[in-house]
Amino acid sequence: MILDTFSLRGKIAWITGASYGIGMAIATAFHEAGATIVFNDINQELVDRGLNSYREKGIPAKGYVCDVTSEPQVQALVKRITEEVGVIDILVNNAGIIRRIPMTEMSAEEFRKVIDVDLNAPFICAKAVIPQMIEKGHGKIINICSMMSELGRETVSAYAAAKGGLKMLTRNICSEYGEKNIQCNGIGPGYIATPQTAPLRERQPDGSRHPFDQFIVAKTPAARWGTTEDLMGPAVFLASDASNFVNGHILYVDGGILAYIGKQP
Ligand code: NAP
Ligand code: GCO
Repeated sequence: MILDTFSLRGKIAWITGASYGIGMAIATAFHEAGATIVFNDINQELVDRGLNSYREKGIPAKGYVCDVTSEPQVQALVKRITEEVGVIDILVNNAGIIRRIPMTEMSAEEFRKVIDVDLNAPFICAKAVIPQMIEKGHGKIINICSMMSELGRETVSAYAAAKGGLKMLTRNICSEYGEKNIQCNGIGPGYIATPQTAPLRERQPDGSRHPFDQFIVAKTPAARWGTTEDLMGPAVFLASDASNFVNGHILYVDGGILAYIGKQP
């Protein structure tokens, strides 16, 4: 039956940086589709916060502290997951940071930090899981890209460079390992209401909506910000057998932003 191809029963999924936000929503969707959930975050406080949230949802997730920019930590984590849980079938490279700084005011160190988390880390994590996926005969890698994989805007030079690179890393993993039955795709969320975008939505002192909030809603045919729930179905699709012939694709879940010139002011 076609719906069976969307099942994740028997699969082990590792979602990076999934103590809250988009990562937690994707992990929740995977659990509901039958997967065993493993996540990491950068410190114990966040991991504990995530474990409490998963427990409240009835999700027996396992959480680990790991800085995804550290190859030794990632390699050690994958070994530990394999020993304690099993071989990873699905990797979601979700962990990310953004620094909104005008480029000429951004230090090279700040630029490198964003590239390290948003681009180097997905490379490190994918490199760590691909060998066991090859051995097992299948694997799914989902990279969380962005509108900034396609578009630029003021103050996000490092983030756009990283997410643009992540789009091409996605295509290259597809190209290099597709014959090993590994599908590597991206999800490009539009503007989603999470802590990361809270500064762009906060009310002004006079109680009016943030100018960027008004701008994005006018740029989105759906005329709203996305929610983390909007990403759940697309993520299950890309993690399941339903997408076994979909590879190297960035699935934009953006309410139509990329198709739309924007509402006349
Ligand atoms: P987020 O604040 O970007 O959360 C990402 C998570 O990753 C946080 O828990 C963060 O910890 C963690 N993290 C950061 N650096 C890490 C590291 N070195 N090692 C391990 N974990 C690390 O929240 P989000 O909005 O849910 O974004 C999730 C992903 O979606 C990101 O890749 C983001 O770029 C992407 N995205 C977001 C939107 C949006 O509108 N929200 C749209 C498109 C794409 P900290 O809390 O300590 O930072
Ligand atoms: C920004 C936002 C965006 C979103 C997302 C859009 O400052 O423009 O943070 O970058 O996070 O990446 O897809």
